Amino acid sequence: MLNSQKIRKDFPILQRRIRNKPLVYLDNSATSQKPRQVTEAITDYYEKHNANVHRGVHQLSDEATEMYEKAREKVAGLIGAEAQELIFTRNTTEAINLVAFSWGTKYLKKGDLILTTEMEHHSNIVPWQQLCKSKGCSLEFVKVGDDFLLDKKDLDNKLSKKPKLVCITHVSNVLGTINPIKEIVKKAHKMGAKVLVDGAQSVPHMVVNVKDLGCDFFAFSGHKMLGPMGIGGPYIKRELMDKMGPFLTGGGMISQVKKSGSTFDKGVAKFEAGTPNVAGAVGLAAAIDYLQKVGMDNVFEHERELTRYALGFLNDLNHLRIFGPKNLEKRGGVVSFAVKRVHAHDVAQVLDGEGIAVRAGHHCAMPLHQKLGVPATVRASFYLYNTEEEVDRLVEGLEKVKKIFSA
Ligand code: 7TS
Repeated sequence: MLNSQKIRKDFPILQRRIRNKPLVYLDNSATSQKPRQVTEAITDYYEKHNANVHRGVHQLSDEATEMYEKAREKVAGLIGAEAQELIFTRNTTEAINLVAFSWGTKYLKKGDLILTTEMEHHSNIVPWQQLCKSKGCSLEFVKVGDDFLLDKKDLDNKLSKKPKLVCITHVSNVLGTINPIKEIVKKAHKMGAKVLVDGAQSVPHMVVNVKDLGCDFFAFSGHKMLGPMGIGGPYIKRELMDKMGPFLTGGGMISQVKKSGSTFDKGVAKFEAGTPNVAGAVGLAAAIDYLQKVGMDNVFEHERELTRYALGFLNDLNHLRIFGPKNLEKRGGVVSFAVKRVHAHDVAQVLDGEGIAVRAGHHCAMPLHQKLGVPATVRASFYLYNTEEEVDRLVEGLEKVKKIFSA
């Protein structure tokens, strides 16, 4: 078990008061807060080691390069990958776009099918829609069942159409549903499809091993896992990466440039054009040190207990409609709900008045909300520093919503 009270001391922002009340930060699926250890690592980098990487022959450039590449090893290690299988991008969105562009435009052709699901974040829908438009491919959505799980029958049916690519989230950012990726990858591979997993909501919260999952591409963001904004990446199986074309082009990714044309670097360098976010990588490495010290299993367990605790109260509030699997084993630390006859934004505003930060809206998952039949939901999402007392504050806030709106 982890000690969230002790952990909280590392997060200066959690001492803030909002509207004269102690902040309750429950918007972790959007972005996490950062411990001092991360901001100090970034400051240390800029104050003592800053230089551009891979270019200089001077001491600082060597130090910066080493820190950047050490960070790559650490980040790759967290998800069970080799350093040379991990490309740094700004975030999950850019990681998915990289795969769509570098792999998709090269390997997909007119008439090919891409599968995604109804529970995806727009980042795992829109790049595929754009690719389909340019290549003449089609995109189909695997259904979400009434139990808020992926509809297995529908998945099997759609897999039997032999898609070239399956793009699926590991954990839903709205429902909290944990998808059985390993099983899906096995089935998809049998049908000849490659699999891209959107790990934005899994890596921060649980043990992930891409080799065990067996997926071909895996995308995630550092800012949702205690790291700074602007760093993340895709894991790409090495044999696929070697055959992919470049994504962004320019400096840092070439082998030779002549007036008549250019050749490109090999490996991850081919996909990292321009000056990279070295400080971001260093900060993310510090975030991973922090999480590993606590233990990813402990993080997961803590969030599950908070979810169990929260649902124990929220299920009893009859003005709420809760979305997400009933079986706790199948969900992560996200609770989304609608308040009957009250718009999600009004709910969030009342909660904000109580110092409680939640997200309201469609959470960049409009097709899912269309499926759920509501324009918007309110979402509370937990992390390692949240406490049962904070859940109590949320429940009190929701009782206040009921009073104000006679919901
Ligand atoms: N995929 C999933 C499942 C996500 O939850 C998010 C961000 C992304 C992709 C995109 O991540 P980014 O770092 O590239 O922006 N989700 C949310 C959210 O739920 N609220 O704000 C951002």
